[in-house]
Amino acid sequence: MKIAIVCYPTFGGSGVVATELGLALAERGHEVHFITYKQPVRLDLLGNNIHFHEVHVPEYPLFQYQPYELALSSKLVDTIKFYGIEVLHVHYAIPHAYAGYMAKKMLQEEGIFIPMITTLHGTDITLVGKHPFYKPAVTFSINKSDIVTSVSEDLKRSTLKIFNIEKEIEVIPNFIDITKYSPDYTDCQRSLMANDDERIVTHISNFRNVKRIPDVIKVFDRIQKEIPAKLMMVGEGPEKEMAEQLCDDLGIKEKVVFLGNSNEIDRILCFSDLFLLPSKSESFGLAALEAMINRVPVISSNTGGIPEVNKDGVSGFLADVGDVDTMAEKALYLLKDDDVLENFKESAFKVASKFDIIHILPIYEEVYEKAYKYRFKNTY
Ligand code: GMT
Repeated sequence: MKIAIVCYPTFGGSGVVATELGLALAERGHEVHFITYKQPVRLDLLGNNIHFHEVHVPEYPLFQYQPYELALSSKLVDTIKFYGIEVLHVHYAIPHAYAGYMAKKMLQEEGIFIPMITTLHGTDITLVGKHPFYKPAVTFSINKSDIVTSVSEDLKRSTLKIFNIEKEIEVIPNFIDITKYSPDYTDCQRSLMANDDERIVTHISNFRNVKRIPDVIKVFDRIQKEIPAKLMMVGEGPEKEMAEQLCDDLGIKEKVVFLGNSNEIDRILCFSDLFLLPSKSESFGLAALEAMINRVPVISSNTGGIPEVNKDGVSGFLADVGDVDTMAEKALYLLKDDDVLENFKESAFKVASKFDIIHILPIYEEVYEKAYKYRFKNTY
């Protein structure tokens, strides 16, 4: 099929899911067109079946805010017509579903039907989307999508609770490509980061308030008081400076490495012993899944969709949001004993394997087929 994917091109979350999905679809022979304002970070392979169309928003002094939705919907119309796109898949409702619907209506005027699938990722619902300034537009664009999917059962429940949704929401969990992770890979240069006797604890995020960065540092502070350890903080975001300051205040800054955004997540996870994800809310927790497939157990909060990914006592442990004492206690239980840690590493990998793309890709393909058949119905 010819599939257009709209997403954010940034590190982490929905952009990574959209990019990995597009790459996998292209490998299966579909023609995939990414449409966004910058080349997605994980899209380093522009092959025969993969196209990237950049959305330009010309600056005009009259506009205090440049109209991205307008430029995106025009770009969608042009690309869909030019390449004969059959299905439009938008990731993250704001503003993608809104722009997608406008494109759909413009194309309808020319007698072209384009089915739109909207995948809800989390903050587009739980954080940003529910704000009264956006809520009517988000509700409208979800209800006008031909098919709506969400990345976890919890996100589906939240969406139905927060918005007045008339559409069925299909849950399609996020995924990883297991073939990309070899258990024999040992060349991750652990020695550059820590001494042999030190455990390596890792956190990866966009350093936003929702990630509860101070909890990551407080848990690590308790860990390093009892065993030799290092903390790898990967990512960039508004709370990074505060985090650096907190490490300084606690006198642990020599034990914490801030690595910034990285395209080498797997290498970092390869030498990690434990992953921390104490978020206030998390629709799925893709970062936890990426840790687990790299055989890194996870200590996380038990909020949102995380319990659907991190299994308590199997792939790691869960605790209430903000309960840093329990998180630290469970972390030490894992890190203090080689055998316990080894068992959890293997179990984390096994749990993560259930999210292999091999199980998820056919579900998306079915959804596309179903949406494409809607051209025989009047869905407007
Ligand atoms: O985690 C973030 O803040 C980024 C955000 C995004 O949309 O890019 O992530 C959301 O989507 C991810 C992919 O589906 C989920 O794994 C994250 O749990 C979700 N984040 C939140 O719900 C806070």
